[in-house]
Amino acid sequence: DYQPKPEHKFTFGLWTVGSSGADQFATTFPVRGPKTPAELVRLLGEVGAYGVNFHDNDLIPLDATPAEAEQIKKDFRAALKETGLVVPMATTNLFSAQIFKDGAFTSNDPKVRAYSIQKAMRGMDLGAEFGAKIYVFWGGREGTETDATKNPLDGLKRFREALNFLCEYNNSQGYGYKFALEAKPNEPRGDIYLPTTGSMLAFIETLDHPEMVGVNPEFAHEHMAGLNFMHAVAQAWDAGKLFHIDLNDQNYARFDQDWRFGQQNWKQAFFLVKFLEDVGYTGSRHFDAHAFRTEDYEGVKDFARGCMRTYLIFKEKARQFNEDKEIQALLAEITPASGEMEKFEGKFTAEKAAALKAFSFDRNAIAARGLKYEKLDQLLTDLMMGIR
Ligand code: GLT
Ligand code: MN
Ligand code: MN
Ligand code: MN
Repeated sequence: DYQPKPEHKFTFGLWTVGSSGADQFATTFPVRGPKTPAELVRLLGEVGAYGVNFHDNDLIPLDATPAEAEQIKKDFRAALKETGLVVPMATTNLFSAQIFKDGAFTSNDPKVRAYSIQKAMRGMDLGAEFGAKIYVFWGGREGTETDATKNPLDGLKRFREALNFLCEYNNSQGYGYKFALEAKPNEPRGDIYLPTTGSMLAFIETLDHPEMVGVNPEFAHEHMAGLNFMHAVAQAWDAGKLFHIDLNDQNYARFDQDWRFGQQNWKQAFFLVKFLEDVGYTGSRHFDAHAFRTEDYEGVKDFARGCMRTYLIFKEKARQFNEDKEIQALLAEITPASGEMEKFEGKFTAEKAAALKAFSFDRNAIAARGLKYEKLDQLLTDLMMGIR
């Protein structure tokens, strides 16, 4: 019936359903009036989401007084209680305010760098108040327009130092956060450091507490870089680093579109859902997307319901794929058992290497075998199109 349930772990950010519909060409002409965090929680409750995530300033505006902050938190908490929504993830806005015009942790200005770490610590405090266990770092402005201004080695060093500091802060407070680093190749900066999930995975191993840090791959961001999102997610999973995921959609090589999940690239979305379900990923399915500028708040609900519904449709299709006799028979055929190659497989031994070097392969006979990938892929197409 494709109805979202809490066990599906569908979450949205306050900034996603709360998007005003403004864009680069209409920054001062929002099409949707603001809603309070508490109102957005109720909207998410109505459409059946499991959780809500926030940046520090999605919840508490940058210039709120302490009294205003208390009131907002009280209302937000009441809405969470009323709807049963949870807050699995929190993050810091280190990209909107003017002070971040040259980055945050990697800015050339030491005051900006220190302010950014202060803001992240306060953001962690806020997230912890609402029970968040994942803390995302998206370095939106950590980069350059011209490399005349900054050496990327300094950028990496500063980013590493900031994360090491915040890992220790996490420990010192006993928050138990897992950090999730989110890559994006560009926009708003000309180039953003650590542009892909793969870059992030390598960088994590250079930190003082690599076990505390994983990734938050975003569908749209890997596609902006022209990459296969599911492959990036698989690598993160393989490394034990898939702590969170940002689901949305994006045409390749365009600006950051943040569309409804599954809106455009059905097949990539299908393989992604199939991957997450097959491996048994238990984290949030977070939709980092927003409704078209054409929509009012009814349209925002259509958007949010659509993200979850499409996920569940693909989940069902993945189940059908796994149970389809013809498809599974083909898969078995194209991945033959090891047979006489078994003796060459696995760990290196000198005898194995010598035997393999001496073995005679019939290269042409092996190459002559058709693999039936066309047939398999068309079966998948039929299945996805609902005629199977
Ligand atoms: C912003 C960005 C997203 C990040 C969010 C977390 S903020 O909307 O476009 O990709 O995930 O900072
Ligand atoms: Mn995005
Ligand atoms: Mn975005
Ligand atoms: Mn994102």
